[in-house]
Amino acid sequence: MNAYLDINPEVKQALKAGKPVVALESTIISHGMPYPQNVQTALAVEETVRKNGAVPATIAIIGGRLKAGLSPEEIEYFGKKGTAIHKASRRDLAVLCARGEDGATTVATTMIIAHMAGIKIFATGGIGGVHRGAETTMDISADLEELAVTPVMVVCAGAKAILDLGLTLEYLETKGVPVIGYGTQELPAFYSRHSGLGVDYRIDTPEELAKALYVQREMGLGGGMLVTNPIPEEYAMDGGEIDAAIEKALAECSQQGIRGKDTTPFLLARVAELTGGDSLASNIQLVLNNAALAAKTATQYCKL
Ligand code: PSU
Ligand code: MN
Repeated sequence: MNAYLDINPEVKQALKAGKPVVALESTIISHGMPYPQNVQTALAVEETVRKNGAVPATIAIIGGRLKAGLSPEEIEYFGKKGTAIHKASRRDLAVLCARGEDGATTVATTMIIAHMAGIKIFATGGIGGVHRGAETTMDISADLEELAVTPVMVVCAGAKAILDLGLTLEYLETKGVPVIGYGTQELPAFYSRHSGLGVDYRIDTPEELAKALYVQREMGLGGGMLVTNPIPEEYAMDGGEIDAAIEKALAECSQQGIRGKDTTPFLLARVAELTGGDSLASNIQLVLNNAALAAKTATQYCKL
């Protein structure tokens, strides 16, 4: 096992026994939602994974150690410390661990640590991608490169329209990442079920998702797989309201000269403020929905 990794006893036991485990990320807790809803959501997501037959492993960096599986106290600590915690993508892992610091794991680093631990399926809200205007800023999330190389299935609700969704799909195609729509042929756009863009494959059951992942791994292809699961109809938001908030947030972002790793958290927080509590409620529901699908898929995977 990796010398920098700690797997909590429950997760370790489940993995050893060949039981289903689902990884969960921590940037969504520290940077993706306000306290205390972030902690409540993180705990509810773990509960949803359990109800659907799998063991949750929330992933983070604490005191320079890579953690697969957090205690409720550790989740509370992350939620309270919020954006004071370093947002950690691939480039941050070595220096943070060398210094013994904390880090909130993005999709990219959650995939890396999940893979180190032997966890194959990971549920989150939205992934990073190609930002609008990337042709001049070159702002492309390290999440996409990670999906290209690390063999973990990521279940999300698509990506927020703060990104250029068309370019994000092009990038994933170039990198050889399969993009699957769960029960749909259309890429969902996080708060909304519709983007007008097509995915590579529509898959309708956890069994078939598990089989696709199994074959990818057996074949030794490497790389990840992206499952996009539309937000449940009753929680989906009106496209017009969201689009107006996104346009405003993007304009403020460039006026204020916000760049690099601060861009995504800034846009997420501004869109949430501009749309009021509605967007937070939708965000929570879609994460729960993804956690349930990931747990069902992990359960099926264990039967293969
Ligand atoms: N998109 C969301 N919610 C999130 C994130 C993205 O809708 O919480 C977070 C995830 O942790 C993701 C990260 O991996 O932002 C991407 O950041 P960047 O664009 O800096 O790579
Ligand atoms: Mn970026």
